[in-house]
Amino acid sequence: MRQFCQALGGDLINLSDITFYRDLMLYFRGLDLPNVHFWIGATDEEKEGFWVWTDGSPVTMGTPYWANFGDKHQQMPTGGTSKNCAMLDATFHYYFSSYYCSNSKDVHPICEQ
Ligand SMILES: [Ca+2]
Repeated sequence: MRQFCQALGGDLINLSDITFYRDLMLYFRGLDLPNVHFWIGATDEEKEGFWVWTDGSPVTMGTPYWANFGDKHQQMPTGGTSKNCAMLDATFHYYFSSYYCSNSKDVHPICEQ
């Protein structure tokens, strides 16, 4: 998914700026999107548990970035070494969610220049 953006001369989106993330959410809200998810440029593929953006800067953990889920209010990221990529999960109101790093027709990359 990263290659897709790089082929366009960009990379997967960096949402470390909370104001930018908020603006993107407001934009999504106006689109009336179907139930699709979006790849973002955060991964812990290099070192399990250490999430970084494509520029190598650390991803902030916890609220208000990562999704909560389940009866026990667990917080993403979960999945250990099997889930090393991050997406905006429609199921969780587009909060960050850890996921398998494989192409999926329901997950679309968001690129930035
Ligand atoms: Ca992981």
